[in-house]
Amino acid sequence: MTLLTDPVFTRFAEVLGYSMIKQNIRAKKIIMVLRTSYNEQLQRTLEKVGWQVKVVDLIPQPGKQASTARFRTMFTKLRVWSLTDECDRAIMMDLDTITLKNFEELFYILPESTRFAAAPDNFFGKYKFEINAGVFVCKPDQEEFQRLTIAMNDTSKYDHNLAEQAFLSNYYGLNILRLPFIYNANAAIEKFNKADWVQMESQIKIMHFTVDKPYPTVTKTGPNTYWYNAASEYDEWSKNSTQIKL
Ligand SMILES: [Mn+2]
Repeated sequence: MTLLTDPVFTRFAEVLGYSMIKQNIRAKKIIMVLRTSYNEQLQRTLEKVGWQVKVVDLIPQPGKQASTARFRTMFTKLRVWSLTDECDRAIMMDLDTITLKNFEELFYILPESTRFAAAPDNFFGKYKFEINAGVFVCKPDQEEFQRLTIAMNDTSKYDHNLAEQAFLSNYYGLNILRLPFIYNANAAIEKFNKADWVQMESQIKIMHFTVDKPYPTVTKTGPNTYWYNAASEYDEWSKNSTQIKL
């Protein structure tokens, strides 16, 4: 599952969708699209790479706004908890991720009692206790959705500049099941903790381009090489395919 807030990120959605087809991800792939960004042509583009479009309304950031503008719409991710008709376990991924290996064991290896799982964040080389919300596993549940959308209004409890990520870290606290970094290989690790990156690189399942966004300008160095290669393969694939083969 992912969220598209602005059509400028469509290319990310295409490359992510393609990378999931390539890694044979069989789960339903839902992309929540902000109502204000939705149009039919966008839907067709997204469907070609396997996404099922779900139009959603914005959940505005409560209180003080994050200094990074694109974080302000990210509370909309909480809508994943309301999609109880779609699934009972969801893996939410940012658009600035790609899949390098199949990760679907996450649907069944976590204890049944796990409400929320995510990898720790890395902030300029420091491994944090708080999580990175670029990839998380959760259980859609209407009551939990209500509780989250109420709790988020207590903005004294989390850093508004880190928006939904800081909120979710605080809300789930010690109940978070920490995932290994291979499920959210944060490009900050490559930049600031190179030895750790080298050690895990061949095992990475989901790569997350946190530092240097690979689009529209792609620096073809470091982790971005993976995105660039996936994007080139996708362009080749889309020339030859009108229908996805599952
Ligand atoms: Mn991200």
